[in-house]
Amino acid sequence: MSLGSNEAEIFWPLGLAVDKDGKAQGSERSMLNKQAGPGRPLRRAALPRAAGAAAAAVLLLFVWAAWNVPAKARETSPTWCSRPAPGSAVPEPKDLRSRDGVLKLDLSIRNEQQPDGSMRYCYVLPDGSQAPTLRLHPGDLLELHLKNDLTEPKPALSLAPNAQAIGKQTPGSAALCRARPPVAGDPCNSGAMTALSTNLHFHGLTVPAVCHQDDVLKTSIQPGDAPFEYRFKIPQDEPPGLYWYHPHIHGFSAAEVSGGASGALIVEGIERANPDLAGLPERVLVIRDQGLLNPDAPPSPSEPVVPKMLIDRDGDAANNGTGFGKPARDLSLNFVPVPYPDYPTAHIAMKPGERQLWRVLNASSVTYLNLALLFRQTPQQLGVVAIDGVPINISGGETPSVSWVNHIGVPPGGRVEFIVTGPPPGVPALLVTRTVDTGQGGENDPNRALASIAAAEDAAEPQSILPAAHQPLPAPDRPWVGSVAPSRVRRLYFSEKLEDPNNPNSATTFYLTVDGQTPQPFVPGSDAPNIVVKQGEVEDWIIENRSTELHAFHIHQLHFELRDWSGVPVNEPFLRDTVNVPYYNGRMLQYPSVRLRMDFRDPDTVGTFVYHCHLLEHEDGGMMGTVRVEPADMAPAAAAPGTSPIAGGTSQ
Ligand SMILES: [Cu+2]
Repeated sequence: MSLGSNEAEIFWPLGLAVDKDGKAQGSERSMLNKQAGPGRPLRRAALPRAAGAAAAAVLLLFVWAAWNVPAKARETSPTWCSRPAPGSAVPEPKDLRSRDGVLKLDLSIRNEQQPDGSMRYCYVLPDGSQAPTLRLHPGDLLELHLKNDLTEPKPALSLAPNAQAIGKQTPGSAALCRARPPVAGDPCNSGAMTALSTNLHFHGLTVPAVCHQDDVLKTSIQPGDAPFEYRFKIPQDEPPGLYWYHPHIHGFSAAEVSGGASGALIVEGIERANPDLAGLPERVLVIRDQGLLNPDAPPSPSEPVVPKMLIDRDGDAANNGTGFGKPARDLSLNFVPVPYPDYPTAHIAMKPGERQLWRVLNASSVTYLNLALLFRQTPQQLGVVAIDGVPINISGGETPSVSWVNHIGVPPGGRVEFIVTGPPPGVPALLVTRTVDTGQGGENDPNRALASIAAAEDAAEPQSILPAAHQPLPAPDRPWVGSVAPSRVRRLYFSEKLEDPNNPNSATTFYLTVDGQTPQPFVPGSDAPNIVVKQGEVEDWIIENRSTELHAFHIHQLHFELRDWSGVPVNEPFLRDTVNVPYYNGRMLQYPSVRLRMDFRDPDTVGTFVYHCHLLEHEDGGMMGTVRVEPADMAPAAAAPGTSPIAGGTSQ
């Protein structure tokens, strides 16, 4: 578990620690915050103090070289998708706030091919600013007009070796290279999935999966189309927190999202769930990944030597199990790139010792994060208040509203909101991501620095401050999902298959299969859902991982509670919409799994929508399925493969 011994680490945010064999190390660790009194920090049992310091020391050895790398001049020629230079100050995305209950905006999605052949994508406002943060209150109306201004890539460049954003060896991306001309027609029923198509998914929101709201199965907007209207109300009972928007065109999600198409959406009122937050300055940090800027560079000499640079079948750097070496992707912080191999840090200035709420979105296409804040060599306490848009005290009862940890994992698509305290004057501080063990078949997510944090009395305040006045959130209408007996248990599993089993570099097909059904990659346009559920019910889904890499299970339209981790109960009385499913290592007696309590009680879940791996290359490659939630007053759904009714309503 210790970075000091150069072992990569599987992380579990706020939950279980697991060892290298994927075995849980004790569920009593999963709800550390149970023991925490107000304002009493907790050490995370999985990372003892000594190990934490050793980890920090090793990490600092190589990130220190990146300290104070002079910022290059910003890019000179203005372009639609311009980006800050490495080493820049971290800019804040523009805030767009609802007024009188409405947020209305025009947004354009654009792309720009780079000299290396890679493609940038960006959401642009009429004033030229990119990726605004949309801020609405529960009950507010969002009216977003999306214009598709995507243009065709230059054919000569579309197969450039570094065109990682557009050149994956998956069936989905193979289709990209054969991009068909856009299909004219009704964007609500087009279903066209081409490199020039786009749409929007509002990740985490419980709004209906229908056209003009949050449908991604048939909605597809083409470049010739008029601006397309998204129009829906934020539900009155949507928990306050950090959500996000991104395109969701099957086969092309990874290209558009890793190219930069993403932005934050905040449901206001988190201080109503946690009065301690009232009046805190808040900072939105969007962490994206992108193709390596320096793909051919050797690792920094200040890094420990990594045995062999492995390239996996996706063409990325494979997980080498050391915590170091070439990453699969570069990361950026609010678009400031922090490129391999030297990781020149982005810069954040804070007033000394100031408390702020950091609202962090992992908008990466494939990169897992494991965030830590270091002052000199010491990991600091982060006060986690919300996961995946939902305050952690959502269940009511005696659940504390803050959980103090010294590192926190965030899968692709996940969010974490935490209280940080700025460093004292003169104390160097770093926001880092520690390595994540993604499994033998996974990609390399090494230790690396993201931002240096400097204490300065004259540091500007973030542009947004949480209101000082607050009214407590009303109690939820429905009982806590964890206390509801599930109607049935379903089993699903992740698996992968090489096109040519004898050729590790052949294309991979990715499956997410309901147990008992025939594995097949997601079939666009199919009207037959993989799973039929009844609105009003609660189910347990056990998701197994039969592959040798970590996957991130995500479902649209609803949140769930993590119940078990490979059969060991987990005490997590809060909600997620994206969760890691630990990898199989080839030696385990059982496939690793998670058990999730799925909440289909909200009437807005009625409809057909998707669940998938949030590693977007996997989703594009087929790791996705559909669920149809039928209205409560319809006849009961027939028993389907992979289900087992629960006698007497007791949990299995
Ligand atoms: Cu996956």
